[in-house]
Amino acid sequence: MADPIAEAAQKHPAPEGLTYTYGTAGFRTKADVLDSVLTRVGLIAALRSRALKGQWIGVMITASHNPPGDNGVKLVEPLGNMLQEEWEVLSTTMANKATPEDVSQYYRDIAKTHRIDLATPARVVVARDTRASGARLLGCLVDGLKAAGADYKDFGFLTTPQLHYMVRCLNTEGTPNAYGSPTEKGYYEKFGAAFKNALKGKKPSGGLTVDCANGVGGPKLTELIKYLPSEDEGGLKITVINDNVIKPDSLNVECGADYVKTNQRAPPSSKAGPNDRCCSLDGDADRVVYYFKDDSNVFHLLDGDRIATLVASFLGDLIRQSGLAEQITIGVVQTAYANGAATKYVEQTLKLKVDCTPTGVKYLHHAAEKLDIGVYFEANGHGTVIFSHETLEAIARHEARNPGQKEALDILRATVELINQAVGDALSDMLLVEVVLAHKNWTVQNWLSTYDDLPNRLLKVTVSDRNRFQTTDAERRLVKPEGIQKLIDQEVQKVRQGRAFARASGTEDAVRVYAEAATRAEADDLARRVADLVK
Ligand code: 16G
Ligand code: ZN
Repeated sequence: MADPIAEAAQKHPAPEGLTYTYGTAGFRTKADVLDSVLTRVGLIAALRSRALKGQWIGVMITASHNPPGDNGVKLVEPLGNMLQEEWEVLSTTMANKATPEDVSQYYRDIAKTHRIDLATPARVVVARDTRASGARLLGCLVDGLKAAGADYKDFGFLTTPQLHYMVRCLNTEGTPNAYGSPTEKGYYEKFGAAFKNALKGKKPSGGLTVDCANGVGGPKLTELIKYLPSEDEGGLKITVINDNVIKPDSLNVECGADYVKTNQRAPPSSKAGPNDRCCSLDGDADRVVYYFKDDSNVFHLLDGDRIATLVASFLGDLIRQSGLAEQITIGVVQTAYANGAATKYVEQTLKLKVDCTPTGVKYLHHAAEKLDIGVYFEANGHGTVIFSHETLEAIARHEARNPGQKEALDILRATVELINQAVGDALSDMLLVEVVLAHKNWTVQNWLSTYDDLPNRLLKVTVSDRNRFQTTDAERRLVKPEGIQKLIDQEVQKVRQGRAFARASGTEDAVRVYAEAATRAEADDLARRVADLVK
């Protein structure tokens, strides 16, 4: 009897000698060794959907900020969250099955152990970024989906957050929690309207230059702009740069959020003048960082930490001004990479609670879900704000007692709409920052002056086996190899305001070392010494 699962696996055989891992950002590696993985992800997506009684599951084909020759794939849960951990493990095992028969057997094993009725409908929604390999990999994925008998919707090119949005919309359609219309137009209309309402007549000052990393964010931003208030209507002047998706080899090259954050430099193609507000998206538009050059041509980065502090302070004001402070508290979630000055600012100036989690969006998201309002951002620009169900209800129910409260409440409600609750979204985050700056009447200089970052240094250390490095306390301390942490502590003691940690990368075969201290020289020195210890 024909076995469609084995046949699909046969069509896209796994290369010998490679091991795949579903990591913090799904499977990600050189695009030319991913065919078999995509087919198997198709099978897993169908199973996951069936396990959830036919809810829509998302599959995004992207390698985010990686070079053009890479690609990757990740799965999205029904409300737009990252894949459940247990299913990451199943995905990894499936990707590493050697023969078509093994794949088919494992497919049935999963169904059996998870009590999945294979007659349940499976629904999967798919999109990809603009990489040249995307079309081929989509074909491999579809072979898997068809073999598993899944219904699928292909949205073509989308940003990663747009795909998360579609998944959430499809699963909430027709319910009281409906998130929006599951179309691209629906996405632009929702966020465009929320932006206009959240501005509430305040005109953003100056313009904004947006570097789109030559990725999918370029054409999508150009489309979104059509739904935003025009300059004449009191809107924002947006200049789009690095939006060339015709030449896929230019993706993330000398541009994009990762380039700017890592090199602490504006993309060379930027023509922005002194004190002009600029931001950069990454290749799939789920990360954003801001920056500008001052009058002396010195570059200043306003990274995820800055976005978190800006947004937390704005939301704190709105909650207070609308009379909700007694019912709703705000917390900020960071990782160990957050600058010590940012943490101190949140705790001491904004007087908000800070949680620290391991690196990776899913950890931050999970911690933020436990808060009334959880503002979470990684320093690299991944992040968003999430509101608990009770908080959303309290905001919806609340009655303003005076015009001041009403004004704040209107802005708060529109701001909630403006934030992509499904996942961190560079385009929505960017509009949010613009709203906050407009209401505060702040320039980039004002924003920068809220606190001074401690000088810091990030180093990548190549080691023989990164798995030897095991951490605790949200990756801030090493438990293995034994004895190293004590030596790191001794080095930290030698500098003023020192802090340092080492952790195995989840995306590259290396250990990352972070150090900060009172001065540039001390931070550099500390980073070098810690790197020597882990080598
Ligand atoms: C992944 C994570 C990102 C994290 C980065 C760290 C997601 C969607 N992406 O790209 O949040 O900052 O890994 O990389 O979770 P590293 O482990 O190599 O330092
Ligand atoms: Zn990304």
